Amino acid sequence: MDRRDVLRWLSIGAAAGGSGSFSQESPLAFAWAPQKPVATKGLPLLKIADIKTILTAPNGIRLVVVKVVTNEPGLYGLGCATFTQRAYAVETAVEQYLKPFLIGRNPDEIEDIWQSSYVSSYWRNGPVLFNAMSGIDMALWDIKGKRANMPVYQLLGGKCRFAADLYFHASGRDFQEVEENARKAMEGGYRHVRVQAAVPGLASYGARGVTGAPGAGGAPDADVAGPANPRSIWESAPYVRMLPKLFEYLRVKLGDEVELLHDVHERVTLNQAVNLCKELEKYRLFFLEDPLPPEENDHFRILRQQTSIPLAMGELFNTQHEYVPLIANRLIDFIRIHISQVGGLSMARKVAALCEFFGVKTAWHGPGDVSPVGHAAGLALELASYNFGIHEGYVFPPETREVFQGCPEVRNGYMYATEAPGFGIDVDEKLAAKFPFPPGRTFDHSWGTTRRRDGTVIRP
Ligand code: GCO
Ligand code: MG
Repeated sequence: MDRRDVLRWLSIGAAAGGSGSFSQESPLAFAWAPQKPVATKGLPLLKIADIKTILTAPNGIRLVVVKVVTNEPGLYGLGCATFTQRAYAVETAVEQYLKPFLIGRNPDEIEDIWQSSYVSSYWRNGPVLFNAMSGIDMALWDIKGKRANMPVYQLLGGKCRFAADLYFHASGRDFQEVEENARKAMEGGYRHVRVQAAVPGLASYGARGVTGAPGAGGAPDADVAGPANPRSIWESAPYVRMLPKLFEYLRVKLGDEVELLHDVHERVTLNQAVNLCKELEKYRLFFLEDPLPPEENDHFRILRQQTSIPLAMGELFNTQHEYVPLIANRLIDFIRIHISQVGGLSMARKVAALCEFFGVKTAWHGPGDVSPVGHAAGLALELASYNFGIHEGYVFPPETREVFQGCPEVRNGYMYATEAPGFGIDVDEKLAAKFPFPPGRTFDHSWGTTRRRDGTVIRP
């Protein structure tokens, strides 16, 4: 701006405001750092009046939702803080620690609330504390969207696609059952299907087989299982032999067009992972998920050199120390972090941006133990991220849809935003209370009890 412009603007300001000072009405307020943020001009200063945790299990899955209430009547936000295996610990972290820390704060200051909450425990990172922070963070974005009268994807840059492509979960006790379920998905319009088959006699992940299989929903009577008393048995060798046969079968039966995905769920050795990837290459997977556990992140360097199969990784990650090296060294193709585990939307949008520069796509973790609020938050980011890869599809059952009004709609294998302000989703708290956590069990016994034949516990 030159001197003549300044003088012209000053005189406009004087005419409009009746004084020559840099009033908020003056265009100079835009040009030269105004005392008050112009963006919130006219909006009352908000305060966080209350923070609540809502624990509900409309379909038997323990969900943790955080509600941040402001001092403006009726204005609140919702966030997903679900860590289904340790839900009560998250509730304590929210109620006992973050709530007293944040009451009275201005909910507009999302980034500062994140940064100050992060160091507020001195020791930081990790599940529980990050789940609690994630719930609050998402709720603040929801509030900001409602305040701006815009869906959150608008605040993130606006849509770069009309909806998010989803993958459907098809599993089965045998190959035929997997095929039947995959066909149903394809007939319903899905272009992407994750396929999981039980390994006969073993507690396989992702397919209902032997009772007690983690992830198969089994409720084992194996609480007292130990190394000398293994009950829920897993061996990786039979699985590694079975998997290429499953893909051979499915490609013959389903053809080439459908995109197929698979979750290894970490239960193999490095050598098995390398061999598996090489054998599966010819079936052109969309991605192979979690071939190795997070403890073995460095193995990805070896795996990456030996296979062209697209690798997806990360639902178990908590902190930047775990995922940044994999992204920056281009060792994976899809980032799978759980948004309600890593610090919420504020962190996830940074991860998405980082990934864009390293050719990594997003495939946020989205099973049933991400609440509909968490799915809606992931979707907001996906609609606005150039490097979106895929949304993990979960079909919200009717009870869940009643508790959470405004769940994102799924049509023809795509998930659509509701277009309402914020995440566009609400929770019926009275109804949520009618679905308490499953009685008699404070946690899911099916994790940490699956063992090898010799009794060694497996990860996970
Ligand atoms: C996935 C996951 C889930 C997890 C579950 C743990 O890719 O969807 O692996 O099925 O096992 O979220 O609680
Ligand atoms: Mg997984």
